[in-house]
Amino acid sequence: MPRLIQTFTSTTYKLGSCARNFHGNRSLIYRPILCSHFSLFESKTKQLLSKNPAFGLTIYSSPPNLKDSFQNRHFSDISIKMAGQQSAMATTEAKPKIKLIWLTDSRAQRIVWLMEELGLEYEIEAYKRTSEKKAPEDLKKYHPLGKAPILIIDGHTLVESALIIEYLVDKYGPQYKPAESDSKNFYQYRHLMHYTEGSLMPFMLLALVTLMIRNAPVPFFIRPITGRIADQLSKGFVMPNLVANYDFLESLVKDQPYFAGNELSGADIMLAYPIENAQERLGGWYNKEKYPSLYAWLERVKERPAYKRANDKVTEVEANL
Ligand SMILES: N[C@@H](CCC(=O)N[C@@H](CS)C(=O)NCC(=O)O)C(=O)O
Repeated sequence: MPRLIQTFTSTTYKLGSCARNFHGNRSLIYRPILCSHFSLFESKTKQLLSKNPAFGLTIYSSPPNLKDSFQNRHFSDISIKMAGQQSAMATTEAKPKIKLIWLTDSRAQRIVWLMEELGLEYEIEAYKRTSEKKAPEDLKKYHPLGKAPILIIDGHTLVESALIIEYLVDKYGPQYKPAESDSKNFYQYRHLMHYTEGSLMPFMLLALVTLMIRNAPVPFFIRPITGRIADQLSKGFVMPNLVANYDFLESLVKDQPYFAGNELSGADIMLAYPIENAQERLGGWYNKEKYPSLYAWLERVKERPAYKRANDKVTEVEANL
């Protein structure tokens, strides 16, 4: 099995994280190679790889001499490609064949953005929502629930955007997740990956349901009743929970640029969908004065080249639907 070699530039972490990640992910992750640690890193890497020749090696920092040092002095059997800050796949393994089942105005946008961040090649099979805003029945040929996104990769059919993101990050872009040794951010990342769909999105959906009840096409004499039900649901349950959730999110990016630390992670990609939706659809109470950090965060991510490329990509896809 060929070894996976990636190099990135970065400036954090210590050699201590090596062994843990090595055993956990079947790949050795080391960030960075501080020059002072370099010889220790070299010997430890040699030792680990000689015991486990099938394991991969991921390097998150690249002093200029790294490539020569590794390739010529120690690992002449493997090729090391240098990559910049952006993740570019540098691997001796075959490129994965990826198809994304994509639906208009959906969470599938998360996956397009991540794949652009990762520099992956992929095909989009696009579907338009029906007049009732549902996914067309065709999606059920890929999964019985027929929801987007669905990712078909390496013979797997993956559903649930958090799982898809975790799969892609683990396999092609571990720099989009804090290192395990950085336990505060690592567990924040994992928490938010579950939290977004498990805790936040149900309230977004309930807000939509409340609106549907309020606007239900019922006879005029029933309307006061449906209006009252919608009001009670909204004031008593949905709104207080939405406000608490967005207050919580605001507090997370008050003093740091991204949700799980100083770097963009999969958690930011998960949260972009409800945060953009809040700005566009939740109405007056969600505004820049109340949520300045969330507004600033969204501006920040929108400036990322991969985010822009993902938007251009779906604009093109939508134009051909
Ligand atoms: N928790 C799932 C939610 C999937 C989901 O509900 N997707 C929506 C699009 S955002 C969908 O397919 N809706 C169409 C429908 O329900 O008919 C995930 O994160 O992937």
